Amino acid sequence: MRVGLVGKPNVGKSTAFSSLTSTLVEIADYPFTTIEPNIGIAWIPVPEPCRCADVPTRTLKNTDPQENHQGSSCNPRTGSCENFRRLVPITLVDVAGLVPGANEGRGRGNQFLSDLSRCDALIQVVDASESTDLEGNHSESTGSTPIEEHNFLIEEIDLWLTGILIQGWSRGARRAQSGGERALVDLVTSLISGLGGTERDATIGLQAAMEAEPGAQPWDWGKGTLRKLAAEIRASMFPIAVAMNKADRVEPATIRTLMGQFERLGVPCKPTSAEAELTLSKARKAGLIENSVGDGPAKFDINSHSNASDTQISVLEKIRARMSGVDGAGLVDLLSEVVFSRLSQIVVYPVADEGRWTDAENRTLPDAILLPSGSTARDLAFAVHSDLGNGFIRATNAISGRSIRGDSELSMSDVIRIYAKS
Ligand SMILES: Nc1nc2c(ncn2[C@@H]2O[C@H](COP(=O)(O)OP(=O)(O)O)[C@@H](O)[C@H]2O)c(=O)[nH]1
Ligand SMILES: [Mg+2]
Repeated sequence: MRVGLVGKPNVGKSTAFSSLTSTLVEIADYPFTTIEPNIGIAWIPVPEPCRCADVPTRTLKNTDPQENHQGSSCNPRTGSCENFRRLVPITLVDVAGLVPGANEGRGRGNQFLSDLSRCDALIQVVDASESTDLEGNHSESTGSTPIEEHNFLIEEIDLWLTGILIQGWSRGARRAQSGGERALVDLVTSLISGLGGTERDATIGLQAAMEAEPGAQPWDWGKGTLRKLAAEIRASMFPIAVAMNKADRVEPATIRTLMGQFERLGVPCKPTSAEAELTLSKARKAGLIENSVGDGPAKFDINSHSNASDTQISVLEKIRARMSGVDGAGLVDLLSEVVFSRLSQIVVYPVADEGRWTDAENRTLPDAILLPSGSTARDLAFAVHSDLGNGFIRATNAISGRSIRGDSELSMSDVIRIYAKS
């Protein structure tokens, strides 16, 4: 699962990346701080309580729940689990800043587009304070609005995809003529597969294009129809959510107005303050505050045993005061919404021992695997290891104790034992 942070320069992409991955990247107040794409891991909580809340009691004797795990009794091989909040990893890409004309290679346009093509979804970071123009230069008077930023991003991606489709379209479509719709789907799939597009994206796009120009032969489709085809493919390939960033610099009422504009477009949107969250993540590392992953920028406790200076405490209290007026703020929440709602992912726990929910090394629920909803027991086997997928015989749902077949669909929080030929 790979999510790209995109947007014009200077909106806070690198700050958001840094806060989400706790990896220090260069942050500076000028365009193009991010020279190469920064790739990192962000941890997000699974929306349902970890299954370790229901571990069969006879297993509990064998585990040693540590106090600081607040009840959680699993032993994650990666990530962690506290208070039954299990964290799963998401690959995050801090994509090169986008400037107008990127589709023609302007700015770091080509870099932008190639970074983009490997992403499953995008979070567009926009500047709620409207303090910079589309190129990312400071300008209080001609600053772009979040909706302008969004339309411009969509347009650049659509123009880029249209360009790719136009190249050789009429010849390709003519050649596909005798093969009917099937051949047309294959043609479009071949054109977009290098960008990560699938047959499903191609089919969705073609459906819309045919409705746009009913009766016309595909090889005669004009630029408008190909643009429509591109737009539908883009929407299918890159679901987009918006981080209404720099919310700390804007009145809450203004934020609500701006959010409403995205709601009307059907684009998921949350207010964020990447800068506040980055400050909090540093304060947490320094032991000044306590909070949990996903708590957002207004929810933290100042650690009374730390030796925080008065200045530090006043900075932290300022963040709290500013952000508590902004409902539902938080980068992790937004990322979580993208992964679990927009991309409909589920989490499944594979185990080797169906009675004790452990692996061969006696670790309880060691793995939490992200899969697209609708995935089957066999899909899980392949996600764990190709040998397990190829040798798949059957599986057991360790919660019900029932045997299930390879094509059985899995549900959120299932615990599954796979039997395979070795
Ligand atoms: N006030 C405020 N400033 C921010 C926020 N996020 C980023 N910034 C500032 O905006 C500038 C550009 O941030 P950066 O992350 O480098 O932007 P990028 O070009 O999109 O990667 C820096 O000065 C940041 O400190 C935020 O949430 N609030
Ligand atoms: Mg940057």
